[in-house]
Formats: sequence, structure tokens, C-alpha cells
Amino acid sequence: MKNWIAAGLGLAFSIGAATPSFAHGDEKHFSAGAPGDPKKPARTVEIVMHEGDGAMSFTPDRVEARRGEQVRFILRNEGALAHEFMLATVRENDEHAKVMERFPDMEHDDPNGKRLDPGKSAEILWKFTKRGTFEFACLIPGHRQAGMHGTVVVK
Ligand SMILES: [Cu+2]
Repeated sequence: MKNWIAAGLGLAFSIGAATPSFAHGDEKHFSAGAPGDPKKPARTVEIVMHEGDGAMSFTPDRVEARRGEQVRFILRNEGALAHEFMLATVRENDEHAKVMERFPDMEHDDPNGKRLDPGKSAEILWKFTKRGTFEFACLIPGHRQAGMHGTVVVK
């Protein structure tokens, strides 16, 4: 399954020559920093995924971090649908969303992204190594458009 996904991504990205390629699990290409080190301290930030009244969202939808800080994101899906959390730049999430439209059942279990069934929780330990504004979003087709995105500002 993983190989099939990787092949799908490779194919999709080889078509758009101007777009930077990325690969799941390849540390060099994480746009929002790097996977965290479990031996080092981390601040915990809980993010709840939910939907209702025709909208989908993350609460909170804005997180601030300092450059070099580690954050342990505790993700909880309190909605009735599956959701995901993908931490990247807006641009990378844009590219990834296009791939997801072709492969909507892509399962994510990556250092920077998880897919959660309703009622499930998961953790992402992340080190913000770069200043800038990053995005966490649910890239299941339609969800980001329905409001399922948030911002991380790293100072
Ligand atoms: Cu979602």
C-alpha cells in the first residue's frame, strides 16, 4: 500500500515540472521543520478536529511557536468523519491536496501527518526549525475548503 501511494505521488509530481517534489518519510523534504526528538522537552498543544453546521475545523486554528521549539501535537478527532492533520507549508499542502483529489483514500501515518478515524487520537512530535508561517490542514477532498485548516507562526 505504501509503495502504491509513493508511486502515485511520484507520477503526480513528475507531471508538474515546476513544483518541488516531496516524499512521505523523507526528512529532507519536510517543509515545516523536522520530526521531533522524544528525548527532548516538548510543549503539548491539543488540537481537536470536528465538523458541524456545514463547516469543518480545527480548534485551536492558530498556534505560535519559537524557532527551535518542540511541540507535541495531541490530535483528537471528535467529528463523525475521518479527518487528517498535515503540517507543511501552504504551498506544499496545495500540491498535496491536488494529489489527494486523485487518490482520496491515501492513508497518512507520517512524521508530519496523520489520518484519524472518528473518535481516535494521535500524536505528532515536531521541531520547528525555521521561522515562518506554516499550515496544518485536512487534505481529504473538500475538508480544507470547508474550513479545516490552521496556522502555525514560528518566530
Ligand atoms: Cu477532514
